[in-house]
Amino acid sequence: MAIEKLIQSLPKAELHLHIEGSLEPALMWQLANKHQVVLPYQSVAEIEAAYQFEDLQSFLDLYYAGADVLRDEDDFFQLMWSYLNKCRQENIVHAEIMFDPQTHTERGIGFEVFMAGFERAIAQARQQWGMSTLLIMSFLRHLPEADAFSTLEEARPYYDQIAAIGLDSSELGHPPEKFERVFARVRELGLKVVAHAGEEGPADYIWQAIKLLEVDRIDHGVNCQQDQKLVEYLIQQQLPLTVCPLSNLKLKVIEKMDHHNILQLLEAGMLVTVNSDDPTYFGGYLNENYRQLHAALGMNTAQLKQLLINSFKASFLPESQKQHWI
Ligand code: ES4
Ligand code: ZN
Repeated sequence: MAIEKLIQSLPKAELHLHIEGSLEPALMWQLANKHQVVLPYQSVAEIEAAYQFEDLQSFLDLYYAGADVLRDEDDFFQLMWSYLNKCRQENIVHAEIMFDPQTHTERGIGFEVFMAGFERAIAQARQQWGMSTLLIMSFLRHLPEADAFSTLEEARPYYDQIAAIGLDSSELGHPPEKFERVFARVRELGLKVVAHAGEEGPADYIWQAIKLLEVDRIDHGVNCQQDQKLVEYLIQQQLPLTVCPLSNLKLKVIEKMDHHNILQLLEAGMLVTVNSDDPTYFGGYLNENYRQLHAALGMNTAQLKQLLINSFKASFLPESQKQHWI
């Protein structure tokens, strides 16, 4: 079978997806009209045309502005429902979905609003087609650690709906060590830990995430090759990386897709996975990431199958459920 067909038809897990980064321009436009939010765009086409980024920060500025149209429970339901339907179309059978509570609580929108919308969509997808999901709550690292502590406290009624806690937003200048204390508390609560590291930041930030936060996975991590000892450690420990090729291209972490190092890392024996990050902003959902790895890097069928196995292996599913898909 041609590789394009395998990409579409084989079951996949997605482990690095920001739900706010799956907001389609059409839904953004519709919700802006619903809530009378004034956007700096005159049409859906203008929103799409604005998605040109120079780096992570120029993207984040637009991403937080876009999230401002999300106001009530039904908005968060629609956001989650749209992404879960994409999963169905793309044969993503399991998704570990990040959300940024501080993007909403800072605007006066509480946990009871977004969690209710997310949960309604997740339950409906589970009932209708057996969709499997886990939620990852992420702290915004440009804000102080004290805000992360209060967010963790606000989330208390929802701990049984949260599988892991992550760390995202502006990486440079906000190293993992800034959040060492709050992640110690997260681990005491028995939650898994992930952190964005080595996206724009140096290999040392990946070491900090490992040694100080004791992460179960690294989000991105593509800068690990700056440090050969780190590469060896990641291989030896089989600590997963959730790599996002289209994201790296759009945020100019790499100049061209054929410069991406994901297949080098895979061939070196690292537990790397493919993910879409913020698909509506970066020009493609998960399958488009796999297609571009084939087109630009010549990813072959054996590599594709290994990446798909890795997507389940690196997930937070219980071992018995992982084995079902591998
Ligand atoms: C993000 Cl690509 C990326 N990096 C860091 N934080 C983020 N939040 C949403 N997308
Ligand atoms: Zn991300």
